[in-house]
Amino acid sequence: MITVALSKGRILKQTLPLLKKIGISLVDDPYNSRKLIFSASRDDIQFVIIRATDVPTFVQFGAADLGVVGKDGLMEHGGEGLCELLDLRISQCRLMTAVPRRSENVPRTRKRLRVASKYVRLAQQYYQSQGMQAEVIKLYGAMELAPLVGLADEIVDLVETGNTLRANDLVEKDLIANISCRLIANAASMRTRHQQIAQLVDQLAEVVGSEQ
Ligand code: PRT
Ligand code: MG
Repeated sequence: MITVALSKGRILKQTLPLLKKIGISLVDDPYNSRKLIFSASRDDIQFVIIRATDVPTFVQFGAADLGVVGKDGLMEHGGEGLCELLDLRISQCRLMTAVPRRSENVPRTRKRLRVASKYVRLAQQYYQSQGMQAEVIKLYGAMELAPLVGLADEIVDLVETGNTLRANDLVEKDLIANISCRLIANAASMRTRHQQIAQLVDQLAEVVGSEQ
């Protein structure tokens, strides 16, 4: 049996159709169930459906053999004990810095920038790589609010259409990374369940490729 950790929310909505294309469906409807473990149409595979941010952790510790998670979540986790197997090319967006429109063309003069983000590690790494000092304030949501109420000078967050930034009078500044969903594996499972995993990766690679 292999266990696959899926991220609930928007990633799940786009992952289920991919799985369906390779003949795998969940027995119960994950949108109308309080279950956390789901059986599938194939009896050698089961799914756990958890928060996106928890997927790398479940896979790292072998609680799941495989996982589907955004590159953002994977990078923020650090990737220890994980193998990145496939770009699923779904849930695409960009990890950006963003600032209030009024400071769009103002140089960053503050010695120590204040940055609000859910991605503390990535934000710290980014500003450091640019030779800037930043104090990163961890928020769990509504990042866009932080510069509006004086909590931060800028934010690091995901941008897809740009509507959320626009609605809050913020503008994109620097691109940190292009993001899409990745299939990841526990490093030990790659050895012990190699054949099963390789077969699944091949099947998924085929449907992902055919969609481009
Ligand atoms: O809420 P919870 O902690 O459970 O998890 P989550 O919010 O991380 O889950 P969810 O379902 O929102 O999925 C998050 C994953 O989807 C991310 O890790 C990305 O890999 C991927 N993804 C793709 C996105 C977006 N696009 C996206 N646009 N995740 C979030 N957003 C948000 C963004 O944070 C911002 O608030 O959408 C807003 C911006 O969208 P636009 O279109 O207005 O620019
Ligand atoms: Mg969310």
